Amino acid sequence: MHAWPAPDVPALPGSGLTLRLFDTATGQVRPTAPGPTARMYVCGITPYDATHIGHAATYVAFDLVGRAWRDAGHDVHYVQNVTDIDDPLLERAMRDGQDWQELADREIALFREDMTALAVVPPQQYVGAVEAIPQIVEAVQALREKGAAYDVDADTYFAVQTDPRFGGVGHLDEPTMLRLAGERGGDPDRPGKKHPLDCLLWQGARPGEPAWETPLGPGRPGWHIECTAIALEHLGNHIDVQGGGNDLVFPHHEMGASEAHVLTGEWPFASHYVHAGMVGLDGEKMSKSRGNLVFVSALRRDGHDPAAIRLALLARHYRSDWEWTAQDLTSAQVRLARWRDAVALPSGPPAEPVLAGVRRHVADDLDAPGALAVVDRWVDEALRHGGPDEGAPGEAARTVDALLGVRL
Ligand code: 5CA
Ligand code: ZN
Repeated sequence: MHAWPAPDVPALPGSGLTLRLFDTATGQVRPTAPGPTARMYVCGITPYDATHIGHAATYVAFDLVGRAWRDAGHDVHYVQNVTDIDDPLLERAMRDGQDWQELADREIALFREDMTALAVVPPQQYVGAVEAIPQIVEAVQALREKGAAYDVDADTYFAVQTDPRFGGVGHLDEPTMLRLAGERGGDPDRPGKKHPLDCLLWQGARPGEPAWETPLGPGRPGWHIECTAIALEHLGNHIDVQGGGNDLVFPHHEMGASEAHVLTGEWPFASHYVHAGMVGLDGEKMSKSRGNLVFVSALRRDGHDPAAIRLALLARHYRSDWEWTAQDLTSAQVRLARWRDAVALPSGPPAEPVLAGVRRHVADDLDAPGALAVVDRWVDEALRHGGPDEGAPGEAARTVDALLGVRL
């Protein structure tokens, strides 16, 4: 399916630094080391509700990754999925008495608008689970040939014990894995499985639910294999970054890493497993199932400048869990207005330290708050004392636009 329009990204003088990122699998901040083309897969939405501030924070964080790589001279091959068939989508459609496809189409359209407004650079491939069914079926068949898939009734499971590296992304103990699998779409208590953590690859057709006729029999894809198959198809056997929120560490990225390992023999599938913190509201993780949501589209409808929304997200470090409050947006609006006043001046203090400082902070595990502080210092100086450099306001504005995605 199509993604959304790309924002203009100004070119900057010189070249960005090597991007360092925290990798969940090794527990360390390590340099990324992409080739000429950096490869990134970020898990996309399940389109049963509108984009909330938590989703937006996660996609803005990975947008910084792409911008930093491009600034350092790499091409970026970015792929994102849409889980356009899964239990939560069907459940919501059923609850509201609407067609699941219409629901998905509507929410995907809204997501595109939100991403466009937030100046998120789109992926080159934006792939729905439904359109990836042929690749998913192929991957399940290949797992079966390798002895890593088996049937329970009409359903097909991945046998986690066929991967000696299983557990190597999250390094969680088994009770924790069992608990998280139960909470996040798994079925650890289902009888007949070889191991309670084995996950669904293919779900046989159920009455009243959509199903596709395939060589695996009528049914629909399991969740984790969806991302594994899409990533392998479009990005190859090894990628630089697999990303998403930290609610995806287990089971989603763990299962994906193991499936890919069995399929390709390569470990790790991603050099960096990168996870954004959870954004909460009123003491709880913001989530569609809890319904405690602040929607990007609603903020936009209320007249809030998307650049201010983006600045509010950048004010928090991507790895921390944090709580959204109205104050986040108010502070960002004040900051945005000051930045715009400063870059509208006819001259200002030299802007080279802004470019160097923003580059340094972003390259250091996406320290966006540090980058904002660098810009704040230049803006304070410009507004208080002005400065002699006629090119500086433009250079500062281009730095903020290219690296932080905020148009001044
Ligand atoms: N379709 C799957 C991934 S394949 C999924 O998790 N969809 S989602 O709509 O639930 O979430 C979309 C993305 O936003 C995921 O990367 C998820 O980790 C992230 N996310 C979900 N809730 C939050 C939150 N409260 N804060 C930050 N990121 C979140
Ligand atoms: Zn995914």
